[in-house]
Amino acid sequence: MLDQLEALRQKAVADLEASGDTAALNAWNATYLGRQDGALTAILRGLKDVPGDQRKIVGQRANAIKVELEELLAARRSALAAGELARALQAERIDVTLPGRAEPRGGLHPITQTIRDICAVFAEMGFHTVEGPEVETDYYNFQALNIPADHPARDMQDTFWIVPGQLLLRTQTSPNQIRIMEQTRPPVRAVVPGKVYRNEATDATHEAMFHQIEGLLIDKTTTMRDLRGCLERFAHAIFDPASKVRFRPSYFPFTEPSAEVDVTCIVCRGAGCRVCKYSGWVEIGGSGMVHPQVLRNVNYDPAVYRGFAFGIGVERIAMMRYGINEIRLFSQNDLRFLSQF
Ligand code: 2NM
Repeated sequence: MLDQLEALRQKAVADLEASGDTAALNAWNATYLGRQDGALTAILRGLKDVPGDQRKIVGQRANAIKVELEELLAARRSALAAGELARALQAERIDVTLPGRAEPRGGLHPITQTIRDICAVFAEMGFHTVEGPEVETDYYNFQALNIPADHPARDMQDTFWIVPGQLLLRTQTSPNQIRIMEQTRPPVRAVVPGKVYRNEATDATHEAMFHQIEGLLIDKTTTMRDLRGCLERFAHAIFDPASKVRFRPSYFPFTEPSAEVDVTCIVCRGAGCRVCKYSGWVEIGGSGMVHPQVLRNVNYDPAVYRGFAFGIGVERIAMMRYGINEIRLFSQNDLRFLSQF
């Protein structure tokens, strides 16, 4: 009887070790310790048929094995649970010592950077930065600026009309300066950056959309020397403290007198190179004293007020600053180009 008990115990211990999950443990419990058909339960139940002298010994041993198996089962259950937990933790393991993944950071477009830099220089001289609509009326884009009906700038070829003769994509940012003068009394100091549109053929230095910054200063004693001083300050800050500014007589319907503005070439510093076509000078825009008719159009008295205005091409300046020889790169959105700035 005792031998039978020992054999049962050994088999139970071996079976328990082989039970790898909760279902197997439950089955094992039913097989050995189950109240109905458990093998050990059966032996305990059969004790009454065991001869009196052996009954006590067998009974004690059977009870001891029962307690032992119950303890072993409990230990096995918690070992399995701990193993499952450990596996779960292992599966969710992350290495917190790894360096973080950097978010790719955006940057400002080189044209935006150039516009902000230029506006900052003029801000130091007291100019506000103002923006306005890209869709304009014929009045603000042409008439108010003293551009007569037969002026070449009105040519259907150069203007993107939205409603022919009435609504258009602005060909310059000056319409906004008319709006500023309409809304404020002198003195006025403002720069207007933004997109302008010309219906022209595209090549390495021309695009149908480009950016301008126009400047306007209206006061009582303003002269062309003030204009020149502001443009020199701008050239020294944006290009080179040794830059020189040159005026060439020109014509614009909205200024009188008018002048083209050249700066010394920053590539060769005036010595002559391919960029400046061996002249030492590069044209950056136009300028002049605001035409008396433009002043009258906004109800400023030309006998009291005078001022200067200028228009600068932003792409050309960005191309000179960064050494770019193809204007179309600015609008192609190629990250290989844009991420260099
Ligand atoms: C230029 C050249 C010269 C200009 C004139 C005005 C205004 F509104 F005052 F009449 N704004 N901008 C101007 C003058 C623009 O761009 C080549």
